[in-house]
Amino acid sequence: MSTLIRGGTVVDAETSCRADLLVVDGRIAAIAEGLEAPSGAAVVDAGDRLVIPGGIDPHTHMQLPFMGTVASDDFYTGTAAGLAGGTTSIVDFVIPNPQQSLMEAYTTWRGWAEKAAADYGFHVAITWWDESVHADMGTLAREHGVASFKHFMAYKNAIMCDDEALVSSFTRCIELGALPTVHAENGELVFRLQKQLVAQGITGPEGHPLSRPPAVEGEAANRAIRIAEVLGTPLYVVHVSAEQALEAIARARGEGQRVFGEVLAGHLLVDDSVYRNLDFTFAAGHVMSPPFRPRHHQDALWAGLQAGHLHTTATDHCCFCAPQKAAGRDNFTLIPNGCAGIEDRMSLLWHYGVGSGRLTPSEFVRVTSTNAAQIFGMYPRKGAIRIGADADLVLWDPVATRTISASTHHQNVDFNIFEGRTVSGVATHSFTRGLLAWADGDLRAVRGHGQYLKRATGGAYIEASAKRRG
Ligand code: DUC
Ligand code: ZN
Ligand code: ZN
Repeated sequence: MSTLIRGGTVVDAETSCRADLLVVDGRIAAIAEGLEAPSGAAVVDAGDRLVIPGGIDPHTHMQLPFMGTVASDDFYTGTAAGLAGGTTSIVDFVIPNPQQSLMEAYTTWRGWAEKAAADYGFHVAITWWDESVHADMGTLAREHGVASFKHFMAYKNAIMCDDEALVSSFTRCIELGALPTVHAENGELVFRLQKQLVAQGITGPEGHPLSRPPAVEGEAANRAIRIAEVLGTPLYVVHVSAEQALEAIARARGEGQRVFGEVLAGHLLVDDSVYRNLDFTFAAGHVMSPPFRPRHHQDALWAGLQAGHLHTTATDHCCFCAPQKAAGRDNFTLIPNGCAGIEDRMSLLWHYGVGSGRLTPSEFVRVTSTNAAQIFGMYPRKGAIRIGADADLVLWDPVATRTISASTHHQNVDFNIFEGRTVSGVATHSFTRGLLAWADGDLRAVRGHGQYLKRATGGAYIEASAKRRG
């Protein structure tokens, strides 16, 4: 099956140029001006649009069992919504319960993900430690293409990874050529602050950011970075939301340490005033961790993205509907943590990033796609427009506008933290391995089309770190 995408401007991480693209059997087969359509090929006219690599969201939680409930977007609805917004791959998380075998959890998540409409990989979380975890990390990295492991430094008495497990796991990552990642919040402090606030009678959503102040994130980010420094591993810090965490990353990078940072569209754009809104449903709809921050953190995060201290943009897509959030009506610590975003990240980054002059179109491609592919062992199959790469392609209208709303989005959730924002920059067509899954408002996502992404360990920067260790 082949498709000719005719007449667009191809934008990748380096440059942009006019070119037609021929897609054959799900891969890019030719890139040149004036290509002829082979007989039987579908022809899509790109017109004045850009042709960009499909977005990669390196941080999602589809149908995650969490805080007594299950995230409402499953692997089908969530990836379909992603396609409607120009995101064609995700890296989700396998999160074993403490004492649960990693392999068992991985098998469970692989089963859940079979319905995905777009390609997916998995980071696997280290929530406890013993010899079986050590062994399973080896099996996952060597046989199943799990090239990154996640460590929650928060969520005490649940999935929190203590320093002992963190050190053991980072050490194992070095042996395997895998990349450790951290959710950086000091879980002991969060636990204590939550108890104090509830005891003082602060039980509403306004307590959520008070229990997780920026210093809690800064401390954990710095601790993880210094542990990584001592052991000699690269490190990826997920959802950097606070200036203090960003400063820790920038400082370490300035000292020659290889630390990558991820920022969420939500943390770039939403501030903490949402938690003081007296409408519980509205305030609880914004409860995620780390929380949204006072506005000056947003300026710092944008600057961090421009300066190259933050490398990827993600969403932490983890949806809960109002009845699920209501579990915490009398106690904010019980509000399921998580917000949606997979459908809107690309438009938001274009509108507020490229539209404001903070990012060039190629920088947009880097932070929405290419950098994630490179850091997480998927490049150049993903994140690139080159012959042989997967035809995960998006036709991008840089001037079309749309207004974001829960009433029109495709995400399976009744709330949108970007409600009412009108953004310029719209995915008009999304191809996933050559399949046209989104065309001018028509969602044609195919349940089960998505394939598991085996990712490569031991990439160039892992090798470079090994050299530095000597
Ligand atoms: N934060 C969230 O808000 N939800 C899921 C997990 C996480 O770390
Ligand atoms: Zn997290
Ligand atoms: Zn997350």
